[in-house]
Amino acid sequence: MDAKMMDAVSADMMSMPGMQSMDMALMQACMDACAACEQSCTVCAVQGMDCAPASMNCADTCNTMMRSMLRMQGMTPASMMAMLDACIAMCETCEDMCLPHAETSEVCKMSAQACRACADACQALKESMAV
Ligand SMILES: [Cu+2]
Repeated sequence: MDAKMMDAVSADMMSMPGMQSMDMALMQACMDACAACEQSCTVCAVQGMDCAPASMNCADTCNTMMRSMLRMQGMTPASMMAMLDACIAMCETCEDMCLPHAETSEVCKMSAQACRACADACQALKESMAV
């Protein structure tokens, strides 16, 4: 996401009660991690392996997480926290499903890494919000 769009998102977020302390760098990193995870999980799902259902769920969850962060006026700190928890849980589920294939499938390896990175980025954002 470029700086101009980030400014717009930032201005939008400042209008949200109780959200003034959100770390914009962490939120941008989280959005980027969600986008990367959505992409790699979508590619993973195409393989049609037994991780495909989890990968599709993870891609959808990350997509929703990322899009919600672009519409912070429609969020509250509580709903944001719950969304981040859900995204972490789905990323960890998918990571667990893809990891057993990491040796044989480069795509699953990539997907598992993207899931881990996304869960970590969500966790970091969550911790920055818990004041
Ligand atoms: Cu996979």
